Amino acid sequence: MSCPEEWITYKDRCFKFFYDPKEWSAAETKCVSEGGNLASPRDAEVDYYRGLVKQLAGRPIRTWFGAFKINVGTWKFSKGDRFVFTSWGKGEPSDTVGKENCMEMMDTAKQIFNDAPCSAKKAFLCVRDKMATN
Ligand code: 2F8
Repeated sequence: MSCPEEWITYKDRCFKFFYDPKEWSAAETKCVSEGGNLASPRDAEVDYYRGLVKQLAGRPIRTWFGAFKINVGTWKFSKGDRFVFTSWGKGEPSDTVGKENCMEMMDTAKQIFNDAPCSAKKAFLCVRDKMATN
């Protein structure tokens, strides 16, 4: 199993970061066109994503991830894996002004995971599974 060219291999999956800011749904569409989805962060790996974003962008940068809220308190991953995530920033998800339905990593020093308005344009991180090689 291996990752396509231009994707970063990390454990069992592949990641690709995009700097050009897009709305959450356009970012997901772009990831799908690349054979993946917006990244579904695992709690055990959040520091890896922080380091990856910081390294690739040169600094912390607001970045979309693949979780979205379907109902009050109910989040899903666009990739379809079960939503298991407890690494939100302190007090998040806050649903500030009642319309924060998408998951981002913030550009603050702690790069916290936060809920944000899906219509904002941000850089984004795609994930995909490895491909079978023969
Ligand atoms: O203090 C956390 C809070 O900060 C902002 O709201 C004031 C964020 N909003 C935007 O970035 C649009 C909230 O998402 C965040 O919870």
